Amino acid sequence: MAPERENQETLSNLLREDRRFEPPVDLAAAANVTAEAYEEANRDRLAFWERAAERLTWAKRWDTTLDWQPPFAKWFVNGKLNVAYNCVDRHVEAGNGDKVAYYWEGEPEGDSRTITYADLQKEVSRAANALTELGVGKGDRVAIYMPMIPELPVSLLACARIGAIHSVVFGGFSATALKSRIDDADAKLVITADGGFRRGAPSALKPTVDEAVKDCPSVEHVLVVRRTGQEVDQTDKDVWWHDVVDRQSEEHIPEAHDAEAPLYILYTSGTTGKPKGILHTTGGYLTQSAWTHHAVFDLKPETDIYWCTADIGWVTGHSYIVYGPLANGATSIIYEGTPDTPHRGRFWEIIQKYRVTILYTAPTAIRTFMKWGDDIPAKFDLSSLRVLGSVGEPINPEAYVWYREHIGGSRTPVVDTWWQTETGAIMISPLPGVTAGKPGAAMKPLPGIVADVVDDQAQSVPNGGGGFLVVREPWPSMLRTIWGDDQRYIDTYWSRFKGFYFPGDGAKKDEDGDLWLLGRVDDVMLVSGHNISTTEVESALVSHPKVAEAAVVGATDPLTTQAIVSFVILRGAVDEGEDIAKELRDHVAKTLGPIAKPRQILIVPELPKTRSGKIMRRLLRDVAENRSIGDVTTLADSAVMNLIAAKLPSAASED
Ligand code: 6R9
Repeated sequence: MAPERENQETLSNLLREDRRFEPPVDLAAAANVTAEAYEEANRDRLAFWERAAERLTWAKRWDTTLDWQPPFAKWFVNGKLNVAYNCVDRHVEAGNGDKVAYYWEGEPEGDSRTITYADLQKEVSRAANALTELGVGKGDRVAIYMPMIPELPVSLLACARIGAIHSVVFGGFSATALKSRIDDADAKLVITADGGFRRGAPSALKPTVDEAVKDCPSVEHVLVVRRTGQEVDQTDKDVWWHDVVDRQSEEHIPEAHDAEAPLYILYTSGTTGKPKGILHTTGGYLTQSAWTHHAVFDLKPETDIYWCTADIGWVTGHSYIVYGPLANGATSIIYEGTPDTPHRGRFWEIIQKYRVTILYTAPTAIRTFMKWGDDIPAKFDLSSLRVLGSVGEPINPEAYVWYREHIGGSRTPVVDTWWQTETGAIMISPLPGVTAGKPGAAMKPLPGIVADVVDDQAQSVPNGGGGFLVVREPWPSMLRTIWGDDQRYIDTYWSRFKGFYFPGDGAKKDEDGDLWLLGRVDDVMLVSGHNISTTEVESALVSHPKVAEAAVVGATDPLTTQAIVSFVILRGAVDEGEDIAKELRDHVAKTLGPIAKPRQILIVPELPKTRSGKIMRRLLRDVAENRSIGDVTTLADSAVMNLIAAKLPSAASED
């Protein structure tokens, strides 16, 4: 390639990957969704989504499938349905009341509960009656700040049942973060618990709620579940769940809500600025979360035991622990705690105990398991697993291959699912019975989804090229707006490329036209005229046998505009002798080409991550450019930045 041409590239395509994994023959033969689905959706996209909507039970059928006034969409116009009825009651009516909806596993060992669909129907009905008694009605907002206990999905479903709009705030957020979310939505009720169990000890939640709510005039009541038995301060707004919910009738007749009635607000884990309340509505959201769960995980509700390890405080938990799986009548696991309590084999122990068949987790967890060592999962019987999923960040090819081999026994397909809080449900992913998987690639938009990679002029890039991911057509579970701020919705998602939705991610098309996600475009590095994605350099580092995790940023450089600075966590037993930096720099240069060779390698004990496990490169950029470190309030562990800063001078390595 001539240098002039290279200077005009939108995003470099450096990584080569030749490994392929065909779908297992038996899985393909019995797959819920076959290659035919792509053709069907291509022929008539709206008819395809209508068929997906028909998997649900509607009280009144819609009369228009899509009303599209860009960028505002209405799906299944004038249709009516009740989400809780679809997730719970209809399974009981179909004779499946005794089927297990959730195996709940508390963090303290031996603390578990089995909840059938009939149990769930009673509990959701009681909770719906209690909300009504507390003065919560259709359209009112309810903030939910809870640990991963059964009352959490029950609370979501109770809101959905009566048409109240829930806003779940992850239980690790501070009082300030909680208060700003309560205020933004004017929540009338807060549902919480005394605390939850985390890392082997009770961890209080109620004091944070007290702190947040003391200046929230909109909040009339705080409904508190007793989980840990910790001492709590009683305020005049407080009511106990066991006092108010337990005495309610276990009957509640669900009312059908409009397909476009708001279902929930979820504030994105955005790193700075005012949180964005992403608004999802009823019919389209449930259609796509249920269909994708059926298609991408090949869910067989009669036989599968499905486990998504996310927290319900994130969108992954909303769509793939609560709404999608329940709409499909699945049996799921909910686990309250952390993967290393009381030991580092806890996940594998749970899989062995319940004979889990489908596991859905995040690359950050997979890389942690790699770091802990292959011998830990090897001690458990994981032979029940048949599909493995990944979400939240690009999965490095090495992590994908490790996951497939050490967790999936080299027989299970891995589905790398790309989507966002804003998209509501999976958008780009392999289908386990159709796609020959490539480690690190999310592959193709699902049937019914029209996504592309474009350059900065909004022109589709050819195969082999990189650029910006866009979605060209509306989809059923798309966000409808940002709560209370239509203009911000337009500016954030629909202004960069006219007529297309812009998620903010970079991507490339390989020679076959398959899609690889390359991280947030804000993180892309400009090195000597080349736009280089952090993902590719990180994956090259992780492919070195001594590296467990890596984060890469571009730091200002007088010669090359930006230079690549890498933060690396080594695998357990590796000695960080002085040659390691050179060895890793050479390895990257060999894997991706000299242009991607990092200027510096810093060996660190931890990386800064958000509470949902995404690497916060912004803070590392501050370190790399010797600035004081910016806003750390969204960090999972604020001590991490001190650990990193302490390592700096000695670990730096420059030519
Ligand atoms: C579901 C969720 C969304 C952002 C998204 C992207 C990153 C998620 C990914 C992925 C590459 C994947 N992301 N899945 N990147 N491959 N399979 O994570 O939602 O918390 O809103 O984050 O996460 O950057 O834009 P959310």
